[in-house]
Amino acid sequence: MPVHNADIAAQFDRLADLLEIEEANRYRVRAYRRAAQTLRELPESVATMVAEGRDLTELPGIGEDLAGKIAEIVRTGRCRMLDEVAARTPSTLAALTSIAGLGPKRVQALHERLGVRNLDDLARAVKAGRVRALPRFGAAFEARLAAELGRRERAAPRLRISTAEDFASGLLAHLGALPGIEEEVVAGSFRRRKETVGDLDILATCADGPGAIEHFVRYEEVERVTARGPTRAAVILKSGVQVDLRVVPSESYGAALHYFTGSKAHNIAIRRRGQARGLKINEYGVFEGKRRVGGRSEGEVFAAVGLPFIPPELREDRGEIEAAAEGRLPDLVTLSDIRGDLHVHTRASDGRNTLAEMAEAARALGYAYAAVTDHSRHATIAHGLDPERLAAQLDEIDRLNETWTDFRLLKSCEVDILADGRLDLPDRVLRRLDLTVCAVHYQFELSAEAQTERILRAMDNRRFNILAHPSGRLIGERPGYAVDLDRVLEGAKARGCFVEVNAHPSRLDLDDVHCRAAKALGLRVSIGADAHSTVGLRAMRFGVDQARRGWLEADDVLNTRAWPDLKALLAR
Ligand code: DGT
Ligand code: CA
Ligand code: CA
Repeated sequence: MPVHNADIAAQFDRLADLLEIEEANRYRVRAYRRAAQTLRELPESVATMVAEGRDLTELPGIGEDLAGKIAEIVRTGRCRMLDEVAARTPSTLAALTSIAGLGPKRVQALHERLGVRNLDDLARAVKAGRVRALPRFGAAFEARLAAELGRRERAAPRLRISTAEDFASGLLAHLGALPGIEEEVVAGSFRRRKETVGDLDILATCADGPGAIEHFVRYEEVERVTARGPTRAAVILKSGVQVDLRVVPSESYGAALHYFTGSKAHNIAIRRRGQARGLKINEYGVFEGKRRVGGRSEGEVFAAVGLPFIPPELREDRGEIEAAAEGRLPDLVTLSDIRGDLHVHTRASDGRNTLAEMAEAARALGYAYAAVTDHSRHATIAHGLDPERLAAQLDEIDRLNETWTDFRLLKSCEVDILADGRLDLPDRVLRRLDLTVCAVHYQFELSAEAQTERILRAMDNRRFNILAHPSGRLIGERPGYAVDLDRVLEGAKARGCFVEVNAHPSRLDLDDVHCRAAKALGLRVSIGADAHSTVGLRAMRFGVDQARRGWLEADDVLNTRAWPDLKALLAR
């Protein structure tokens, strides 16, 4: 049974929760949480890394002990230590600590005083009004719990695209193992490369529909089959992920792929265009009366309505059909257009690898340059660099740069934007850098007006080049700070600054809509992996996907250029 990053992360989180309830050492608890986060954000399958014998201690927050536990879970599906801890403390209790306001102490009290062992118990106790009587709880807190429990019931969680990939690969491998299956592909929002997906929509071609369905529902990770017919099935995996499968004959492949890729709004617009030409378009093909006139490939579907192929990332009915009809579809940027990474951390701040290791990894990806952007001093928890440490790093970069002719480390820094809009390092230091990547990392609670002013004031500094992760959001964790992004983009353009598309799958910031807004202003973006380890460099492709969803072409992206051209653009 394939073990996913998200599964291991969930085990570590559970372990951390249980240890917390047991009031274990908080550094130990934090180590498991950090490892869980690393795994969740890793753009690669850690099971594959183990299979390839790679060194897991290169990952952020993973030491020998955790690497051993990961390998154990990959091999056996279980973690002995978690089993031991769970034997002492009911492991369903752990889920309770994820409720806002319920720390380990309160969970312990609920368990000891009211016998609450899980979410259902808690909901019952809240309903019965028994929670308010506990010391340090009270009626107001009980009401908050009731609201939180209600909200959880309603919100279906969406998966980050990187997590979805992790689940998709196992599913596709399982389907592909059945000899009768010719094609298997994930369609839906996954193929459109949305930042999060609600469920996975898998399309397969097979002459024997029922046989394919039978094979699919027997996948080891299926927990429950929620719908089943001769050519379709819907299941829920043990992880809670929902998966739809449709099986079609190969002459319908293109039509079905188009239909299930969506979006729904795009489909409706295409179908309407077909109707205007006397055609009926559905998931089985393109029909003129009863006669099939196309549908083996997606290209045939588009051709039937007089359009060129529209890349899936654009299919949101945001003008792509009109653009296609008028021959002005963008020539979207691709990963192979990227010449270097402009957001890379090393061990000097909160990264895992050395300067030399990050450089070699970037070079191995075929990059011509990578900008070293360790944090500046204000970011104390990230071991931000003061002028002296930064100066030492710049000297080391000079030395390293003498060792390559085909690659260059760019001198940079992820400079904190201070509360008053000043930059965290003096100009005399910033002057030595090839470029700066500036970011807001604290004081998120300012008003939109004040936050916008703060950023624009920072951009007034002529050393300011790129605004990193402009909204500050963390997908599925926290919304961005309040800010008028349109004004920020305009301000950047007016001052000769640029903005980043942070490619980390938990950020993807700018989002697709603001990528397009930047393009409309003629404002170019950089795509940066925000790599904190050599593996992290591979997140670049998620940023490229996001840029494609924002209609960006190679020319719109700074780091598709050779360094001399990029340098000329950066000059203010
Ligand atoms: P998600 O799962 O919420 O991230 O978003 P999607 O786009 O994957 O949506 P989903 O899974 O509900 O459906 C997959 C595709 O199937 C969708 O993108 C378009 C197509 N589809 C679903 N329902 C309809 C419909 O009522 N009409 C049309 N024309 N297409 C539909
Ligand atoms: Ca879907
Ligand atoms: Ca679906």
